[in-house]
Amino acid sequence: MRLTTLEQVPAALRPGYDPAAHGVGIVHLGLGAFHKAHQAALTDLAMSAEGGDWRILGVSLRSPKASEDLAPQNGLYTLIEKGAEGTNARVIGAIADAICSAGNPEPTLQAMAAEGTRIVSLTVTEKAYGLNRATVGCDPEHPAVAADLANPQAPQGVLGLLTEALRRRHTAGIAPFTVLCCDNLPENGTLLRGAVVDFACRIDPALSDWIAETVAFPSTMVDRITPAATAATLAEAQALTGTEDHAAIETERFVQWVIEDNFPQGRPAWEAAGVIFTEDVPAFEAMKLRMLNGAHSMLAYAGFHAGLPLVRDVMSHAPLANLVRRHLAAAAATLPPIPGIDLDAYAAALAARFENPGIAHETFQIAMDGSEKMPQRIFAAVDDARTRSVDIRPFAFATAAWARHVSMATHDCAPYELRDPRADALRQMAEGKEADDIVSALRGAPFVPASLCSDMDFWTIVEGILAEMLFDPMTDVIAREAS
Ligand code: CS2
Repeated sequence: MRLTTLEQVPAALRPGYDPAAHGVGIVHLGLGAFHKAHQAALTDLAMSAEGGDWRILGVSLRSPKASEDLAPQNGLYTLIEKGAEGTNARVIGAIADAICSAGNPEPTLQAMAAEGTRIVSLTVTEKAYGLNRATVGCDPEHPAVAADLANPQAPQGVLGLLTEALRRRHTAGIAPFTVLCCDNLPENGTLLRGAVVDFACRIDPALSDWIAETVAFPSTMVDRITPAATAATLAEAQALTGTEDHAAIETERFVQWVIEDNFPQGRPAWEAAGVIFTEDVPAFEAMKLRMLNGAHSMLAYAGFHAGLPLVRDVMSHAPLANLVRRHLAAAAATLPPIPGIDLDAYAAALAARFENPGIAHETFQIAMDGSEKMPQRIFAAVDDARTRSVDIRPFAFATAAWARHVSMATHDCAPYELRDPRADALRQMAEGKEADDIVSALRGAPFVPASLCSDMDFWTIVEGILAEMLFDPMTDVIAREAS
């Protein structure tokens, strides 16, 4: 029988509070596995500990699949946590309902504009925002931004939804919600604030001023390795709960959330769930983006082309696992010290998380959207490596592995799809080309920082490694690099 009420599941798996007794305080945009494993799970623990009207209305922005799986279950789903030590599971009650905004944004806008909504949080992936990172504004050529600028009262994109909902609150004299960006972007609150203020200014400068003066956009660092759910996930949930659960997810046991404490309309007692509140979120973000995500991107490109489908397979392949450790150490050496954090211990913990035998995380999944990920994960580290006299070769190796991926070379692997919002442009730069041509095209791409573009020593190393990767088997190139 389909999971619809908590009475169906064993008492030990139920939340420590009665969800129905709590109102909605958060609208979350981007109802993917990561939200269900991270913010929703921690909000669930916060409500167990301290209560509050902080349940979540989950919104899928594009595909209705996530909301169609969750809504018939009254927002309930099984969270399966897996580590080398074994498996834990519980049913999460934090999501009150789920809707899809594609084609019909009105219910989402009404929920965002409702007085009870005090936080709008987001996990929509880097590419969905339509940010211009260089100007800290919006990108008017991004398809969703362009469509919403032309039709601001029926928005489909993130900036359009936030701006229209804030406009309605402003007009109705309701205090604004806090905007909580939970995507893997550096200084994500600052970037999103700049994009919303710029977007609003193009429609209504007075509204833009009000947003700039009154809306809080705390930055956050989010971390939990969460692969896409599979049929095996749903079967395991059925065995654990005795119900049919179409929305179950699996994740690792580790979870981390670091947030700037700037919530003028209040927030759940997330500290009761282990969330760290600090003034210095950017330091934590840089650590996580360069170490975890940087190593992830490197191992995803190198691993996928070496025939290693999962992150844990990479960690069982001694030469590539050594390069992962080399990358973690080099990335750590580019960072300033963070009080209370031992970066060597953090690197060792990351390697152990990548080895997790319970998590089947696909290298191909991590390889997606490289043009949105490389800047903060790899490119940003090179400048700091220069000033700190850290070897830049690990970052050049990661860049070459990404360049090989966008070159579509198949001399040692089956054809694959390039999933990236700039796939067409990247293929034009790289497909079927020689290493020197690929490097000169990629070096000048708009998402490569100017300082890196002119760092010719770096690109010479990239070109040397890429030339090998375009002709030799990836496994040989990795073995030579690791020796
Ligand atoms: C991964 C992240 O897919 C990717 O790009 O690097 O989703 C990673 O698993 C999370 O950021 C972990 O917190």
